[in-house]
Amino acid sequence: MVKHVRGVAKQTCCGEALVELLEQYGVDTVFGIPGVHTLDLYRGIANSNVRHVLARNEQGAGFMADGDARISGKAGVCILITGPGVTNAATPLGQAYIDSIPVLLISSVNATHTLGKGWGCLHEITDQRAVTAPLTAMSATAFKPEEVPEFLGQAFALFQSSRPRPVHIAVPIDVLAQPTNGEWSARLAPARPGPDLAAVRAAASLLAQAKRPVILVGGGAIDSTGTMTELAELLGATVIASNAGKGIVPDSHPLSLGTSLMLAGTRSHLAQADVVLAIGTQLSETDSFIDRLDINGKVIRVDIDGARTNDLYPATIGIQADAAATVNALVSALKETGASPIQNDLDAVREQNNAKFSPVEQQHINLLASLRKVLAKDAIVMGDMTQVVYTGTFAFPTEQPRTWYYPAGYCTLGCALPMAIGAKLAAPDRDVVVLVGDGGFMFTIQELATAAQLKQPLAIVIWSNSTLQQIRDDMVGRSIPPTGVDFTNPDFVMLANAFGCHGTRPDSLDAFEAAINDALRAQTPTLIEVQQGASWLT
Ligand SMILES: Cc1ncc(C[n+]2csc(CCOP(=O)(O)OP(=O)(O)O)c2C)c(N)n1
Repeated sequence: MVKHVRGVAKQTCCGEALVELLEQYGVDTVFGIPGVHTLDLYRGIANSNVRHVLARNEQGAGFMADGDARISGKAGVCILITGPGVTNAATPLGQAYIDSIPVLLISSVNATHTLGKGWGCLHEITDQRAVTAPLTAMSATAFKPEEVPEFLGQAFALFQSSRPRPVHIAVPIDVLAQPTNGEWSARLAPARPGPDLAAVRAAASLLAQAKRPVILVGGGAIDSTGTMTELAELLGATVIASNAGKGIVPDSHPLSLGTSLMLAGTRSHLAQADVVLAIGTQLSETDSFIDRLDINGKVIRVDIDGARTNDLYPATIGIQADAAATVNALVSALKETGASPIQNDLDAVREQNNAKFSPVEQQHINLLASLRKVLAKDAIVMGDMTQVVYTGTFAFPTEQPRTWYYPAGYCTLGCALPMAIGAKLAAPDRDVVVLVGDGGFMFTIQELATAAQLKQPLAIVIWSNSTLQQIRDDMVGRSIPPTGVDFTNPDFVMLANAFGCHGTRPDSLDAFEAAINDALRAQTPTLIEVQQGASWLT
C-alpha cells in the first residue's frame, strides 16, 4: 500500500496496514506490551487513532481484552510478542474460549525462514500455533501480507456469525516488515442464522401445553432482555439463569429464580418440569456443581452451536440459531396461538433455597446487601474466584445483563481486576467494582499499576482471610489436614498507597458503603479490605 504523506509517497508495511484494518473493523482499543518482535505493529498503533493500553503482564492484557468484549459486545483485542507474550496470554484465551467471548490475539512469530529450525532465535517456540489452537476457534499464521486481510475477515465473521470464541492471528516478524500491495478493507460478515420456523412452531406448541414449564437462560441469550421476560410471562414459566445469563430476566421478577442451580429448591423444581427450554446455555457443570442435572421433562434446546443440542441433555426439539431471534420468533408464535400462562407461585421454592446458609455465607450476604444498596443497577461487578462471589451468584440481586460476572467455567484466579480494567474502558460512565479474594488478588496484582495509570475509579473489595478458603474447606471436607493453603498477606492499605491508589479497612457496614461511594468517585483505584469474621459482618 502506498500512502501520500505531505506529497511524499510512503510505503505501508504489513504491521501498519494490519492496525489500519483493525480500525476499519471498529477496533478503538488494544491491550498489550510491546517488544522488538512487534515494533512494526506499534508503528501502526503510533500512526493510528487506536488507544493502546499497556498491561503489566500479557495475562492481564488478555483478561482486559476479555473484560472489554464482555461489556461492549464487540471483539476485545490484544497485541503481543512471540513466545512468552503468547504463552502468558494462554490462560485468558482459555477463559474466553469456555465463556464464548470474542477475544482477538494478534501476535508476531519468529521469521519465516527460521520456523521449525530450532536455531535458538529470540522468543523461539517450537510450534506457537500448537499452543493456541486448543484455546481458540481459529489459530492461523499469515505467511504473506495479503493473508492478513483474509484471516482478519475470517476472525470477524466468526465473532459476528457463529459462537464467538477467541481467534489468534500470528504474523512472522519478516512478514510484518514487508510492504503491502493494494488497499485492504474490512469484509462483510453474515448475520447469525435465524431459527427454522417449523421447529419454532413445534417448540411453541410444546411450551403452550406445558403444565410446569421452565426456561434455562444462558449467556448466549444476552441480547434477549425484554423479549425473554415476555416469553416467560406468556407461559407463566419459571426462569433460571446460568452464571453468564444472570440478569437477562431481572432477578426480582416473580417468575425468576435467579442464578440458583446450585440450590436444592431450584433443582427439585427443575426436576418436576414437564418442558424445559434451554436457550444459549451449555448447561455446564459449573452452573450447578453437580455432574448431571435431574431433568425429566421434554427438552427444547436453542443454541448457535448445533452440537450442544445433542450433548448430555439431548433435545426433543433442537434449534440451531441466534438466541435473540429465536426468542422473538417464539413470542410471535405464542401470541398467534393465544397461549395462556399457567399459575406459577415460586415462593415455596425460594423458601427452600433460603433455608440454610453457613455463618460465613451469612457474612457474604450481609456485605453483598450493602453493596447492592449503594450500587446503581447498571454498575458492573467483576467477580473473582472467591467464596463471596460464589454466594453472590444467587444472593446478589441483578436486574440487568452484563452487570454481574463470575467466570466459573475456566475459574481463573486473578481474572477479575484486569477484566474490570477492560470493562471500565468499554463503559467509562458505569461504576465498576471488583470482588476478589486475598489469594486471587495476588495473581494479577501488577495490573493495579495499569488501573492507577489510567486513573480508573475502581472499587476493589478484597475478601481477606489469609487462606485459600475454598480449598481449605474442600480439604477439611475430605479429611485432609489443610496443607499449602495458609499465607501472610501484605498490608493492603500500604500496598495500595505504594501503587498511588487509596486503601481502607472499613469497620462497619456504613463505613463499607461510604468506602464504595468514595472509591467510585475517586481519581484512582481504591482497595477496600474486608476481613472475614469481622464482628460488623455478622
Ligand atoms: C489459576 C488458578 N489456580 C488455582 C485455582 C484453584 N482455586 C480455586 S479457588 C482457590 C482459592 C482462592 O482463594 P481466595 O482468592 O483467597 O478466595 P477464598 O476461597 O478464600 O474466598 C484456589 C486456589 C484456580 N481456580 N485458579
